[in-house]
Amino acid sequence: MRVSGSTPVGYDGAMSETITYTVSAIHCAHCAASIREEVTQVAGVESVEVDLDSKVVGIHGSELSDEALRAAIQEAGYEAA
Ligand SMILES: [Cu+2]
Repeated sequence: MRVSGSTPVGYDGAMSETITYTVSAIHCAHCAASIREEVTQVAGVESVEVDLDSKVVGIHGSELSDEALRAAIQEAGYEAA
């Protein structure tokens, strides 16, 4: 039997992805809110989670731009590691 074309196995949800950054300067809910506010405005971002304990910012969305996300975090006044 001949198979024409191919479909990657286990490939679902197309372009949905999650990127995480460690932002060591996060210390309170206000920091988290500022970052969330800026990052939500970046194209493709669906949700932003900020963990105050681990200082990790998790960004979920599609076709995310690492450059744009870092710029947004910087815009909020923080440095993404
Ligand atoms: Cu703060």
